[in-house]
Amino acid sequence: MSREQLHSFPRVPLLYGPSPVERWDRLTEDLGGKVEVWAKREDLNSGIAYGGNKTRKLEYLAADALAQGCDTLVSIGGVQSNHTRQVAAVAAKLGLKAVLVQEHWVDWDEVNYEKTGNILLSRILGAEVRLDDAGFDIGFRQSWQEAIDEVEARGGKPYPIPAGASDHPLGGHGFAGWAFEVEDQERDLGFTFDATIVCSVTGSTQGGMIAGFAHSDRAQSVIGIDASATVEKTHDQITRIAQRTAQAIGLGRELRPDEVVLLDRWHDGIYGVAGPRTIDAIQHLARTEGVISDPVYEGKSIAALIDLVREGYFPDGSRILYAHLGGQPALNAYTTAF
Ligand code: 5PA
Repeated sequence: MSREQLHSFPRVPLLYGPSPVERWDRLTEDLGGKVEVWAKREDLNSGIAYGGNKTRKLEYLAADALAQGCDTLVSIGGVQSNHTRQVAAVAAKLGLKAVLVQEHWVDWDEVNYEKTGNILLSRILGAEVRLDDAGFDIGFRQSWQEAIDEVEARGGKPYPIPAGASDHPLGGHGFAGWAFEVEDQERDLGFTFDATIVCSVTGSTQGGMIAGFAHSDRAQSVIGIDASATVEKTHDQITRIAQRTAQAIGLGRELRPDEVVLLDRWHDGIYGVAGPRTIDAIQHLARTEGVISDPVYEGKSIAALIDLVREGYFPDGSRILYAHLGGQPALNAYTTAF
């Protein structure tokens, strides 16, 4: 019943439809040809300010905001947050305001770090952008509460959206739907993927996938790649969100600990900064497939994909689905990394 129960939640359509699935032929060959590498392109899921994984999550939160009569989306992230850029775009699309707290999550010393990339886009989209000195943490933040209170004090009606739209009752719904969408696409392709690779930081992308795939008992095939470098917190949050989402969509059982798989070898020891392996992986993907990934998130999960295939982690004949979650606009703030 999970699929029907998910569809009973109101959703504002913000995506073009199912995101494209494609086989990465040259990368497959380059990695030995024994494991087929496919990608589902969340980076191409929407026409709203470059889309990406948050746009899919926000379909559910935005519907709730409208139902409650809220007029201002209030959210939080790092200076180069993709999430806050997507909140700004969704607010614009729906005729709402956006207030964004942009924290100092990353020590990246580049001249235009606070001016270009995602933060530039959020400003163009008309969001009120507030810089804050606090460091990286995926948990609750006082600055976010203050922004919410201020919107109220001005007579507005805020709709609070936590970091990554994750730790929210509706945060996992979008990617539970993604899992069902994959199953529809598999039916058309005529085969089932053996594993999904996904980058995790605030946890609702993977948590949602787990809740969705659990209804066909394949949640453990979702392989999370931590990019937070606060692995335990991310693991806890994925577990909590997966459980909450599974319950909301009527899975009818508790999730098992083995259904949450989060690998911790590719975060480069720090959130938001790419080590040499990540930079290599970004160039490798770009030069084999012409596909762009970013140094904060997807570059790290691409590095993991490459290493895992080379190490023989997947049996010969496997078909692997890489979830490309977007994030390319941040590249403009990371020119010196290349
Ligand atoms: C982000 C997150 P989750 O936070 O749902 O685990 O997703 C990780 C992730 N890929 C993966 C890209 C491109 C992402 O942007 N970004 C955050 C942001 O503020 O942008 C929430 C951290």
